[in-house]
Amino acid sequence: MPAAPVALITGITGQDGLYLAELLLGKGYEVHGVIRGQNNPKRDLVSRLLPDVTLHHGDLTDMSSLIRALRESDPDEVYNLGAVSFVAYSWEQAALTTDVTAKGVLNMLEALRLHTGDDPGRVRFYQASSSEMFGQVQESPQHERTLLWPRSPYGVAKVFGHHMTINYRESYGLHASSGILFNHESPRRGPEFVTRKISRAVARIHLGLQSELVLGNLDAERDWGFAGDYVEAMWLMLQQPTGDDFVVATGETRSVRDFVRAAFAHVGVDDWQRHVRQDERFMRPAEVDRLVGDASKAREVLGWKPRVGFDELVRLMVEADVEATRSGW
Ligand code: NDP
Ligand code: GDR
Repeated sequence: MPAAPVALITGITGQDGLYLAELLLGKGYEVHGVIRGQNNPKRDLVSRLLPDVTLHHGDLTDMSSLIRALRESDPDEVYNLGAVSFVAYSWEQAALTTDVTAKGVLNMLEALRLHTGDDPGRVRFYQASSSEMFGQVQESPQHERTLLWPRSPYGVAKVFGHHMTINYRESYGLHASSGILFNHESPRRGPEFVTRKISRAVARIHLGLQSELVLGNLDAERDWGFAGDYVEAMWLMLQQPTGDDFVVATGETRSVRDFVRAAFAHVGVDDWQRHVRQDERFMRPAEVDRLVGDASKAREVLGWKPRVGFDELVRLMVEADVEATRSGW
């Protein structure tokens, strides 16, 4: 019997890391994850949800820890999902964002190049690129060749990581792919991101525990999909004969206002405006107004398409938060 393929995931404690690890375990992979910090509070969550995953201490800003994680796990595939990923926060800590989200990619690529030596293609690499790279969009929908004009320190950092991944593919023959993923959400989404902030608040308002939801720009439009669908695209990219870049998106865009309206409607509240207030605090120094992706290449080459649509996504997030709030989780 052939040995199980081995995957190493950075960012395993995040939304995508958890879904990807579940997907790979289900496919018979041996899964390893890089976990940062001393006594990381999310270690228990990973161990509870994914007892079969082996964790290695490491940090994207510390290249020797990445080399060690590679040596210890000896993976066939590396998924680089670790990042400072909250756009709003990236203005407050632009240098840290650059160290982790930009230079961290170089550290990982360089660690991989040293690890693979004479046979650079033997380990396949996935970089978590982002629609945030499009920023001030010049054409719609956005595809793999759309001009990049990032509007946040996070977006700038992701552009660096994206181009560095392409550069390592072209310079050293690494099997490196960059997934340009549009926003994807789930009940595991961090509560700082707008969809989860909304679904949690709607659940609490529905249960009488909160009266108000305070937001920033309600006009921003995003192409929102379900994280469980998107990690499948990551895996599919690494099953191709060569590395490449792919947009992963639903092709539909909705405003933050649409999300709020749909979430309240799900708990039977039509006059949602009564509960929502806007505050400057949540406005960004530079906004990305409207994103919508053209995933035809992913559809044609990878055979990928999203399964969960917008209404279903809102439903499953609100229901999960109502349930979690009720049970005091
Ligand atoms: P999360 O914010 O949920 O997870 C981020 C992960 O990065 C966490 O596991 C975090 O670990 C880890 N991390 C942070 N700093 C470091 C560091 N210095 N060294 C190693 N790991 C670190 O993000 P998502 O799961 O939503 O996203 C996964 C990736 O995809 C990210 O790179 C994100 O930028 C990108 N992306 C996400 C999209 C989305 O809509 N979700 C869309 C496009 C791209 P810890 O728990 O220790 O903080
Ligand atoms: P985004 O996601 O910046 O697109 O980055 P986020 O959910 O934070 O914001 C989406 C839009 O909602 C507007 N908004 C608010 N956002 C937050 N967080 N809180 C609010 O109160 C609020 N009010 C309005 C924002 O201005 C924005 O326009 C996510 C991250 O996962 C990135 O890591 C990833 O790369 C991109 O998606 C694609």
